Amino acid sequence: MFSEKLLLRLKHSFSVTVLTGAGISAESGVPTFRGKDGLWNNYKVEDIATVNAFRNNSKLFWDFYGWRRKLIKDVKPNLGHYALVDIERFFQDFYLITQNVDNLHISAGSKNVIELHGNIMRTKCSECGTPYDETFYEVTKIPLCQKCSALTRPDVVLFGESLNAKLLQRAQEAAAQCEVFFSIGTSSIVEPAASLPYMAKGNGAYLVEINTEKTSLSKNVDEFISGQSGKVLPLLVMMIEKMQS
Ligand code: BV8
Ligand code: ZN
Repeated sequence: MFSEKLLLRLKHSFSVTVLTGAGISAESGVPTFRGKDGLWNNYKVEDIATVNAFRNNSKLFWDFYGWRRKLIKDVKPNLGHYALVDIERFFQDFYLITQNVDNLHISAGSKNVIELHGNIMRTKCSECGTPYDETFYEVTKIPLCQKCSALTRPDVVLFGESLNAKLLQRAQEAAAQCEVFFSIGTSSIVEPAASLPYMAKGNGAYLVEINTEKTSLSKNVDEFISGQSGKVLPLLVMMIEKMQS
C-alpha cells in the first residue's frame, strides 16, 4: 500500500505536514460536503455557508448551523483521527492543518492543529468578534452580542470571507517547510486551502494523497493511496513503528 520511496522519506524526515478535509470525519458519521449526503433541505453548503445568507436570512442560516451542530455534538473521532495523534509523535516538526470545523482532531488528542476554517462549536459576535461559550443548537431568537447588540454566529469561515491571516500564514509556512505533505480526505476544491499541497511540492516535499477517489490534485501527487483514511492511517502508523523499531 505504501511505496518504499515514501517509507524511506518518512524514515529520514523531521518535518511532516498534513491537510485534512471532510473525508477524514466521514467514518465518524459526519456528512462530507460534496458527497451525496452533504446536503441540508436541498441546500448546498456553498449556498448557505455564506456571509450573504447570514445577512439576508439569518434564521435559515442559524437553522442550518443548529442542524450541523446537533449532528456533530454526538460524533466521536475515528481510527483515522487517532492514527494522526500517533503520527504526530514520530516527527519533530508536525503540523495538522484541517479544513474541518468539527473539533474531532482536537478531541482525538492532536496537539499542533491549525483550524483553518474555524470551529462550529464556538460562537462569536458577527461585528465585534466577542467570543461566547454558549453553543446553541436551536434558536427561536438569534442571540445578540452583549457588548454591541449585533447578531452572534458560529465561529467558522464562511464562503466569501477571508481566513484568519495569522492561521493562513502558519499553514502556508507549515506547507512550505515540510519534507512530506499528506492531503487526506479533501476534494481539493476550496481555496486557499487547496493551494497548500502545491506550495509543499514546489518546495521539494514528497506529496501524498489519501482519498477514496481521485481529485483534481491527484495528477500532481508523488503518491496516491486509495482507501478510507480510517483504514489507511493505522496501517501507516504500523509501518512507521516497524521502521523505527
Ligand atoms: C477566501 C466552514 C478571500 C463553513 C468552509 C481563490 C482564492 C481565494 C478564494 C477563492 C478562490 N476561488 C474561489 C474562491 C472562493 C471560495 C472557494 O474556494 N470556493 C470554492 C467552492 C471554489 N473560497 C472562499 O470563499 C474562502 N475565502 O478565500 O477569502 C476571498 C474573499 C472574498 C471573495 C473571494 C475570496 C473561504 C473558504 C472557507 C469556506 N468555509 N467551511 C462550514 O463548514 O460550515 S469550507 C468547507 O469546504 C469545509 O470546511 C470543508 O472542509 C471544505 C472543503 O471541502 P472538503 O473538506 O474537501 O470536503 P468534500 O466533501 O469536498 O470532499 C471530501 C473528500 O473526502 C472527497 O474527495 C471524498 O472522496 C473524500 N472521502 C470521503 N470519505 C473518505 C474520503 N477520503 C478518505 N477516507 C474516507 N473515508
Ligand atoms: Zn459584538
